[in-house]
Order: sequence, then structure tokens, then C-alpha cells
Amino acid sequence: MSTDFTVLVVDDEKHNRQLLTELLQHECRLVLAKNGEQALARASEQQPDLILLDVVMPDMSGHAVIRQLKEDDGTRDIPVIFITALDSFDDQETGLELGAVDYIAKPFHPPIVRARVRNHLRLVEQRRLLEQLAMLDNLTGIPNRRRFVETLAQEWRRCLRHALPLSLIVADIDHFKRINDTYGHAQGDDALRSVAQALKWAVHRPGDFVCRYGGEEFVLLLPGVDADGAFAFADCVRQHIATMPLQTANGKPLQLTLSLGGASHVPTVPDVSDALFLAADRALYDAKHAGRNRVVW
Ligand code: GH3
Ligand code: MG
Ligand code: MG
Ligand code: MG
Repeated sequence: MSTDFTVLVVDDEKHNRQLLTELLQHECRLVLAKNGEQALARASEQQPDLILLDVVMPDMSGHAVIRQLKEDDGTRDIPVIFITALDSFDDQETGLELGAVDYIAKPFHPPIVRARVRNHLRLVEQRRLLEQLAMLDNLTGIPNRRRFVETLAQEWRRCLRHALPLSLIVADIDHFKRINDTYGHAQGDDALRSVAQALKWAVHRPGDFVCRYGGEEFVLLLPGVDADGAFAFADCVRQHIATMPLQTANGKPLQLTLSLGGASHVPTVPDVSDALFLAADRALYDAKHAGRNRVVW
């Protein structure tokens, strides 16, 4: 089991915290809390992958802790295992109904605790992998639209905090239907993969982002870059794609072009990132109507 997992152990008794630490220290990174208040603070700061939660604690019960964890967007999805001396069927039922993924009775048998923790961490690992896959476009391997929506909201907030400009570019392949019609759909797919790789190569600064938004349309995000910088960047991309030779099955090299629409804002209010996308999309429309293979801002 890899140690890049973090497990939060919450127990008011030092002896229990020590026992669990000895038991799990080679499985994961451990964070300890001795009461409910500490548990909530550490869960939100450290974003552990799993929480082992005592029920009977003096200030705040484990049940109160899990209720608060489930109310908060930032901690809702962290799996919780109760470890408790309250082991009646009713107690177990209550714990599971509050959203715990498992229930371990005290006094616990150490190898069973370790095995259950391992099992739950394995589930966490599988879930992470699925989440990553769900954010990738399966034709090109670059991030997909779902990832874009998340990233745009994130970058908008970050640029708002630091008073930075955020630039967004929508790029659409020109007359792509003709490429499919002339060379076939498989060749069209290859062209999409090549364009995706070229765009990925172009956005190499940390924080820059590119995704396949859908069909033959890509979106690029450049945080911290103003309209002038982003326009120049978009035009470089346009020139690069227009001169990039693409191999085809019949040996005739294929050339394609992009139309790009861009928009830049310095965010001043939260949650209007949609307007940035719409402005860039409108600019793309103008680029198409002005004759394609060009950048419009
Ligand atoms: P425009 O310059 O106005 O953008 O013309 P266009 O032909 O690129 O645009 P249009 O929207 O008419 O056609 C887009 C084409 O992209 C049609 C569709 O079959 C093709 N396409 C969308 N997704 C895929 C894909 O995953 N693989 C392939 N090969 N083609 C795709
Ligand atoms: Mg206790
Ligand atoms: Mg097109
Ligand atoms: Mg299109």
C-alpha cells in the first residue's frame, strides 16, 4: 500500500491514538486529533483520505463530528470508519446511517483494523483513478469538458484572489467535416489527436490548461496572461497548426487550420466565469465569419 495516503485518527484517549499509530504508521501518513474540534479543523486542512473516528469523546461526540463533516462540501466525501466501544446493533446502525463506511468495535483486534483500513484505502485509490479517467477525453488523452468546467471555476477564483487577468481561447478546426469526408473518419480521429498533442505541447507554463471541449473544438486557459499576451500566444498556435504537416494513410500530407476566439477578464466578482467563455465563443464565431484561420478577440 502506498504511503501517499493520509489517515486522520480521532480519539480522546492517548493510549488509543498510540496503539493506532503503531499499527498504521507503515500503511499511511497519520494525522492525530484528540477531540471533535481538532478533528474538523484537520479534516478540512489536511484533506485526509480516510478518518478513523471515536464515538465517545467528552466535548463533541463522533456522531456530531460526522454530521458536520457531511454538511461541508470540502469534507463530505472523506470516508469515515467508526472505532468505538459502543457496539450494540443500534449503535452500529446509527453510525452507518450517519454515513460511516465501516464500524469497528473496541477493544479492537489490531490485524482486523489494519486489514479494514487497507481495504478502504484500496477503494480510495480506485475511486481516485476513476475520477481521473472521468476527466480525460478518451480519443485524445487530454482533459475533457468536465475537467474544464472545474478548472475554469478554480482559476477564476484564484485570479480573483490575486487580481490577475484570466484569458480563455476557444479553438475550432476549420472545415473539419471535409477532412472526414475526404480522408475518412479514422484519419479525422488521427488529426484530432495530432492537434490535441500540438496544443498540449504549446501550453507548457504551470497553470496553463487545454482540453477537448467536444467534437473538433478545444479550449485553452491562460491564468495571469492579459489580452495582448494571450492574443499573441493564440496567433502562434494558429501559425504552428497551419504549418504542421499531418501524415495520412495515402501518403498525401494533410494540412489544417484553426479559427480561434479569445476573451480576457480580470475577475472582480465570483462565479461569472461563464461570461468569459461566451465572449470567447462569440469571438470564434466572428473569426469563422471573417474567413477562418485567424484569431479574433
Ligand atoms: P467550420 O470551419 O465552420 O468549423 O466547419 P466544420 O466542418 O469544422 O464544422 P462542422 O460543425 O460543420 O463539422 C464538425 C465535424 O467534426 C463534423 C463531425 O463529424 C466531426 N467530428 C466531431 N467529432 C469527431 C470525432 O471525434 N472524430 C472525427 N473523425 N470527427 C469528428
Ligand atoms: Mg473515546
Ligand atoms: Mg470546425
Ligand atoms: Mg465546431
